[in-house]
Amino acid sequence: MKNRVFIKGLSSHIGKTVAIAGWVSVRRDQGKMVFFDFRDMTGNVQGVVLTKSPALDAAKEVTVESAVQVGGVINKRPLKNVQADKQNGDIELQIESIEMLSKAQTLPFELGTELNLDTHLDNLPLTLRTQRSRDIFEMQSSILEAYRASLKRQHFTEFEAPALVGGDAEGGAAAFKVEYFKDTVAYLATSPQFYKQIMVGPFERAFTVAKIFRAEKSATTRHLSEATCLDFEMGFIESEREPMAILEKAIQDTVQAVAEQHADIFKRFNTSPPKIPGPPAGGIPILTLAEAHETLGVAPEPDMAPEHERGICEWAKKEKGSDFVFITRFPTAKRAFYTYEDPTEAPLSRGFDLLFRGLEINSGAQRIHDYDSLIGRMNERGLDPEKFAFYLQAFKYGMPPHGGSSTGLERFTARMLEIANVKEATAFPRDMTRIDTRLSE
Ligand code: AMO
Repeated sequence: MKNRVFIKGLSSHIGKTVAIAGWVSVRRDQGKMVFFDFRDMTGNVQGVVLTKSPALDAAKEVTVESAVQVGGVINKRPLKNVQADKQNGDIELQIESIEMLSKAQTLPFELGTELNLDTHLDNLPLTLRTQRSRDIFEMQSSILEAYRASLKRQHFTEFEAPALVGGDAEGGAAAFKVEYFKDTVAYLATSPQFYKQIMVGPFERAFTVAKIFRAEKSATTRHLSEATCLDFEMGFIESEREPMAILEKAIQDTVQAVAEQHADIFKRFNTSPPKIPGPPAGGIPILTLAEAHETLGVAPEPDMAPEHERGICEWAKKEKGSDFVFITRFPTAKRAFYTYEDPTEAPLSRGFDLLFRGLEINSGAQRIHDYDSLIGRMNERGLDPEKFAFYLQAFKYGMPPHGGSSTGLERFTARMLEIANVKEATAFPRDMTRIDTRLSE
């Protein structure tokens, strides 16, 4: 838009005539005067239509959430009206003209009031405009950027994984069927697992930000039908500790970046950037599954129950000053078929989970790299190696010991801001009961 000034920069235009464009967040009528709060992508400013303003008639039409272009003069506010803690709290736009770009109909509810989650999700084209939603997705965008940048600095090459695949990589995770291809049923990818392993061949270190699709049969606060995963894979490792170290660095870099960029968002969410102990405390604490159960004083189990994930996170926070904790050495039988088991450590595997503020946000492992061992494991699990022939090529031609992990972007975002339901940290969530609108039960 020609000659448009962004709201963030208005205070350098005091005494001058400017044009802004944006939405009407608030309308307040005071006698014949009208006050507006306008917002654009850079912030908020108050405007006023004085009783003698040529914009008085046009202002009558202006409803909340209308998109408008506004002309006027930037004035300093009298001292008694200054709101020091607010952006542009010391200035005001004295409105001379308002051009309606698109008039908003009456809203179904006042934007920013607390809604139940279904109402919020039913009205996303409107509710995504709230400060709270904009904060969440601003945070998510920064997480993505920082995570990517960290992996690039750690010599990883990004690639695009396919969403249409011939089978389920996770064996057990429910996959969505796609009926389109001649002679075969395809699926939506439950993980980019096979493709990131294949990419160790060309790049040694590869990562992808991929959509995963899981036909979860339960509706929980942590499961989506469609999620975004930050996956990486690296070659020439000695154990799972190397991918854990790469992940820890990526998490550290991400936390540092969002702490620097978004102090205001953490404040609005009544939380603070997560803590990771630095040296000499030794970074994110690492417990084996057995140690975790022992620490909690509960009987050994083959996996972590959700309440134990929460319990061990409380322990890590209290005893180690860490919002994150690694759990390692799960039974091989509980992990995906490609997970490596060192014969001296059987029946435990080299898989790990990363928990953050009470929730698993990442899973990873060292993988089986030997062709014959992988075939052996497939047979043990009743998987037909013939069906995996494409993937298995990577192992025929020199696959080094390798490993990697996958972080769920929505879960990471949700825990970063202590949001209870992962669906609120997904711009357009899909679950058993919803594709944009609610599906019939
Ligand atoms: P896993 O199945 O544990 O591991 O998935 C990795 C991470 O992805 C996120 N996630 C989900 N988030 C929301 N809704 C879901 N339905 C959902 N499913 C998974 C979680 C989880 O920690 N291939 C392995 C990873 C690896 O070994 O590299 C895998 O898919 O945050």
